[in-house]
Amino acid sequence: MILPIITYPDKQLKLKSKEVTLFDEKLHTFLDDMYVTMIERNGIGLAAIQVANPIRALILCIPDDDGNQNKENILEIMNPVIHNPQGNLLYQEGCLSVPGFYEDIERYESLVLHYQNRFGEHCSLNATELLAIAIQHEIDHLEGKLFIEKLSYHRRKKFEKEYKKAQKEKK
Ligand code: Y12
Ligand code: CO
Repeated sequence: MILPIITYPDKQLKLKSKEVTLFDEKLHTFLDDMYVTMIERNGIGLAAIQVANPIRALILCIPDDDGNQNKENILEIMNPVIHNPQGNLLYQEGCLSVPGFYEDIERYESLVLHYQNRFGEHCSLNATELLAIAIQHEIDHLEGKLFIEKLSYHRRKKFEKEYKKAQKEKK
């Protein structure tokens, strides 16, 4: 089932998400729904709060070298914790909750992620480049943070003006 995505400035996006403790059928169905929602909207990452569920769950599906997103490459990540972040990288980010806006954001270049999968099993992965960027972007959602909060004062002001105008034109 495709779920509605909450968009900025909805206040729910500011919520701090709660730890996942039940790794049951309900969670599995929810993760499946997140996946079809993300793919239908051409996303590569989605956090549960973006579909109005404040739990510490996120999914990622990084395109392969040909730009294809294969379901086998999906990462379902619960209760993530970042270890050993290193380096810095500027990358142009976008967010399904901030439609139509993209901006260069500085993030760690590489990290080690500890998390639980849909069965509650403890896992870890090494991430670099786009995967590392997307992980940091999605974990920020779990903390109630959006990438636009990392913009400079002037860039943020410009964004607010442009975004409001675009929202008005949509109506
Ligand atoms: C770099 C860093 C972080 C990420 C996080 C995940 N973001 C996305 O997956 C964004 C997807 C996105 C897709 C859009 O296209 C459609 O909705 C069809 C889009 O355009 C509009 O909303 C108009 C914006 C963002 C990704 C990359
Ligand atoms: Co986002």
